Amino acid sequence: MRTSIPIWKIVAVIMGGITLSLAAAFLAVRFVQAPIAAGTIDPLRLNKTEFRDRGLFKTGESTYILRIVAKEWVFDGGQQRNQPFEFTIPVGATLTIVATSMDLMHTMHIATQKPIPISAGKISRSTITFATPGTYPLLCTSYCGPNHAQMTGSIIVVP
Ligand SMILES: [Cu+2]
Repeated sequence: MRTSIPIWKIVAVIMGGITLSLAAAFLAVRFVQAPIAAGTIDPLRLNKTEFRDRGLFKTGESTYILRIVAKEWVFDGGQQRNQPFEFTIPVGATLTIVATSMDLMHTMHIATQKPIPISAGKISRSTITFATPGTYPLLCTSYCGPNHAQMTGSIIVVP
């Protein structure tokens, strides 16, 4: 004797399927949108973007941009090879650090400031106002390989 499937079971399966499809579509849209809002970049074509010009740029009365590329094992702010990563700004100035990575995940941690995560494919933007003169050391706090400890530098804030 053949057993027949009750109609309520068929309806339940169809309704469940529709619900799951809608949920999947909703999640897909959210996942697609998220990285665009965060600022993305192709790490293999940085020389065709703003990151071609690395270094410290004065953008206003007391505003500066420091554009850098983190890579194994240096914060590249346009400094010469074997020169320290060192930039000087006047006290009270607002510094916007714009950063991306060419390879792994790095983190720029400037003394007393919130760490800045820097990863390939993303643009990090962080604004800091230095209210006190002094030398602010910085280092990479994401372990990124054998010469990780070389990823250091400083921001010098002068009166
Ligand atoms: Cu690093």
